[in-house]
Amino acid sequence: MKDYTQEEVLKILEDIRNEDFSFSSGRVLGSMCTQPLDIAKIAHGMFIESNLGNPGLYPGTKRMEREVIKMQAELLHGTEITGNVLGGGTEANITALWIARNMTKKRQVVFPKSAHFSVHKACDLLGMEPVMVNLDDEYRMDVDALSKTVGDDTAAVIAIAGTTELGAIDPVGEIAEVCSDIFLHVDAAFGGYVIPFLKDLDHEMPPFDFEVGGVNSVGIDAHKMGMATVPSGSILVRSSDYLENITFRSPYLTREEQRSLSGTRCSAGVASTYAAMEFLGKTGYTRIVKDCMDASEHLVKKGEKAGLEPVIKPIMNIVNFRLKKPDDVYKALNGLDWKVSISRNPPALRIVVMPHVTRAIIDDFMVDLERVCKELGEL
Ligand code: 0PR
Repeated sequence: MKDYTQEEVLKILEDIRNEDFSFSSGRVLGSMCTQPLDIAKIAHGMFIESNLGNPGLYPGTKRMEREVIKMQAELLHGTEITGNVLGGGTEANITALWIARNMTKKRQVVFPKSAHFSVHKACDLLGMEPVMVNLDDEYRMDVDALSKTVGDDTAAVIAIAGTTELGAIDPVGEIAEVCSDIFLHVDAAFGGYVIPFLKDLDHEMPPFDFEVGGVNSVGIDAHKMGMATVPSGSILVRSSDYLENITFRSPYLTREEQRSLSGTRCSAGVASTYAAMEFLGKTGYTRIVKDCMDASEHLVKKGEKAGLEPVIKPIMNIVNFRLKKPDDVYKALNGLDWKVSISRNPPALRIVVMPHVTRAIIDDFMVDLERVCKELGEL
């Protein structure tokens, strides 16, 4: 600790920030986050001091959180839905399983192999037993396998609407039929801000949200395709009664009870989500999703022309090219400052075509990808 002047501190901060990659550099092709909207950044700054952990001091911010949950519920076919804005998809998965464990007093959690690792983290934290189900040939949860796995000990099933690696959507309607008495949580951290707009663009999308009667909770992240700042992810629950299972007395705060994992809660992400949703509306999000899908299609076409094979026809804006040794290609691209990612099942190079990934960037990237693949014997 020193006693630098404000200018000196700002200069140091700038230098530190310059060590980082930025979305505006156009080199980040493997992230599920993107440059937030300007209005979201402004809103974030305006609510930097609020703390939803003590909502009695911030009735305006609390009202805004309720508005955000209401808008997200509308997006997800929910009425009378309640919830919280949290730190992201990990916290949503932890919260859903926390509710399910306390509600059912059971410990087994069944989910597809494609689930995000945060589900394993949640099971570990909550002392629950993770049981993975195989995928079908379209990389979705195999419902037959699920029906053979769930039983009297099952506390919860998790379905994924937009898997991290491939953007696949589990058949939530069929899963709900198998889980008629079981708590069903849908992880729509990525898909929540994509699937509803793809529907509006006339893509055929399976029901995945509260439209399916058996769905008890949904996680949706505004800090991914919602164009908000980090951190902002929500858990939405079908009944406010569920939250009784995670209610703790908070005697010295402005409210006597708290119903969230975090105590002190960042409210800036709530404000940025509110701003992004009110600013973009359905039309704005649909335009963004369309642009991302067009760019994804462009990337697939360029890849195919070069001789690369996509793992699936992209359902959402995530493109995977099959490779024999994706780690080697990843390393070579990393050396050229391209920040891509890798899928493990099947081995592939994974590109998340977020709004900052434009056609021009894709064209530049493809020149290097093709060259690297030729050098490494992939093509
Ligand atoms: N559920 C799904 C389906 C996800 O894809 C993710 C994150 C989570 C839950 C967990 O969300 P939080 O990380 O918000 O808690 N998926 C990305 C991943 O781990 C997150 C990410 C974001 C990765 C930005 C990289 C990055 O630069 O791959």
